[in-house]
Amino acid sequence: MKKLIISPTYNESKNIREFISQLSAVAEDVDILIIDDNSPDGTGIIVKELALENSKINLIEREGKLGLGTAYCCGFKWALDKGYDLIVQMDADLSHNPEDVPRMFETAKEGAEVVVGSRYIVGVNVVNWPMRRLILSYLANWYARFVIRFPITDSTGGFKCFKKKVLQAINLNAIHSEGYSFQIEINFLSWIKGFQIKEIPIVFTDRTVGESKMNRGIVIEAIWMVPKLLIRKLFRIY
Ligand SMILES: Nc1nc2c(ncn2[C@@H]2O[C@H](COP(=O)(O)OP(=O)(O)O)[C@@H](O)[C@H]2O)c(=O)[nH]1
Ligand SMILES: [Mg+2]
Repeated sequence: MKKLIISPTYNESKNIREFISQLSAVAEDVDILIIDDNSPDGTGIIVKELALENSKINLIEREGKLGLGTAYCCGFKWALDKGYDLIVQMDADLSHNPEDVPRMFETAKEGAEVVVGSRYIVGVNVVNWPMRRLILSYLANWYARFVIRFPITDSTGGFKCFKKKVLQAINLNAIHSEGYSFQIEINFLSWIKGFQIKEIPIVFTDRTVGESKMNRGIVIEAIWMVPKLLIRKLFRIY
């Protein structure tokens, strides 16, 4: 089984070395792909240096900040081209714990076609988030679940593992959403196409360095995405 971890980066120079080093320690047989959007803080330059020392590390550089969703789609297409069987997506700011990656692969090997890391299976597993963000995230997840009626408790999270056939079944060129909206859309498409989804509990720890790229536009986009997906569900547009 060929395994790949994809992380999009924008201004993660203070996190990227530690992130790649922790990942390499827990997942030796795994390749890493960073999609950097020409970060002004030189994240791409750091990754390029690391890639020279370690052939498992790969970098795609895009010309500017084009958004998280298209970064992932670009990475997914690269993964399919290169024949990877299991593809993990995760943030590069250490909010997602690299130690959870082997558990994701295990769950996929046991049968799940999509493994979703969930903060909300048992209570709330979020560390250090301001109360405002936690409430927003919790309500957003409840809203998406209530409107779309899909069985995912954490549909806005960004820590997931896909089997190759799931990404092959999704039209990646038709996804233009960003941030949370992208996460909800890709979960919806995996579910509506009938793939077996398994959620596993994870703990999300807010970044300690660097800045979040979350903004009001990303929240509004996600709020609109939910009724759009409901319409696609009703009219079978997927
Ligand atoms: N390539 C790329 N990466 C992005 C972009 N926006 C965010 N990211 C990365 O996506 C991950 C999650 O973003 P973050 O700002 O931490 O979002 P938050 O955890 O919701 O606050 C991090 O690794 C970011 O560097 C973007 O426009 N392009
Ligand atoms: Mg983050």
